[in-house]
Amino acid sequence: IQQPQHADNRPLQHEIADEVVAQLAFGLLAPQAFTSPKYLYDVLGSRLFAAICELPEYYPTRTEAAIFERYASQIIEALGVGSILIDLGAGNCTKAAKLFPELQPRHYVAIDISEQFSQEAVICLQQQFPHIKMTCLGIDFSVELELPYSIARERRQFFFPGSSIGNFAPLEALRLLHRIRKTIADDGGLLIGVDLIKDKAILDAAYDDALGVTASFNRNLLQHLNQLLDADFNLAEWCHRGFFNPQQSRIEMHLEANSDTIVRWKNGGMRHFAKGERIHTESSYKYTQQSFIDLLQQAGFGKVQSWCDSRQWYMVCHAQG
Ligand code: AVJ
Repeated sequence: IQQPQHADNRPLQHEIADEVVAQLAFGLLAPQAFTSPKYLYDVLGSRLFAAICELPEYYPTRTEAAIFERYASQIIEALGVGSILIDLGAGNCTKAAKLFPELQPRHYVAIDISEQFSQEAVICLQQQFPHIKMTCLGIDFSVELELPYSIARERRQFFFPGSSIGNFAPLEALRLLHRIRKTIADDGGLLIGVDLIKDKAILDAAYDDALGVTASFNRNLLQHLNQLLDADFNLAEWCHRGFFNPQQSRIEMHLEANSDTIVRWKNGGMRHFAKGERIHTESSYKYTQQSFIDLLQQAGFGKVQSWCDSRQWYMVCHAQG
């Protein structure tokens, strides 16, 4: 059994930490404060996200799984047995693992910002599928997508499920898709899930559930910031907002101050937040079928195949090099 390996050219730990502090401080001090959605995913955040996926209101995971199941043979045929499966934002790796028995990838590469979380999942998977070579990489693919030489270039199939592409504004999404296109040869491809525009009430409920799991997921960001930045966010002073913004065709998640509050962090950083002031913590863009297929084609992909559920709430695409 091969041990999951690390990328060999990573910057030193303290360099990463300095950059993270600088980026976070920049966002927190902006007139409209914001943080990157990647900070939602510490170990607890990743677990809370897995819980979101089981909520009755959160339809994307379930709808996507149903599409994968219903069109399994067509999807496997598009990807091709024995390919290199590169999972972007692998998380607990369950979505990819479901494809393994049929797809029999030659090499499975799990990429996730929360390396620790995915590492545990990969170690577990390796025991279930001892014949598949597995690698776990803790890279932030929103910044770069340079893969180590140990990953062959032939027959790369990127797997980007869960509508995670929604976290990128359309122009950044185009850049990422283009970067993926450049990383594969003409024999490669991309299997991607995308959430579609639908009734606002359904979208609102999916991002502000009755049980409050999404609220916990969002508020956990403050705990993560306290740890990363040595900050003193008081969780009791912040509440969750999650809603669809139809003008921008995106879900917005914010943390809103319940009262006037001052937050301090590392190296003398501080900010006053007035009651009602918000930190924008995530955007999740929604597309029409055509607008997303157009985006794939603009990114340089040739043939695009797509599959939808009967309500047309969600779409899975396979784009070929
Ligand atoms: C992981 C980005 C696909 O936008 O639906 C779920 C994250 N945020 N509930 C999404 C999320 C709040 C999720 N993605």
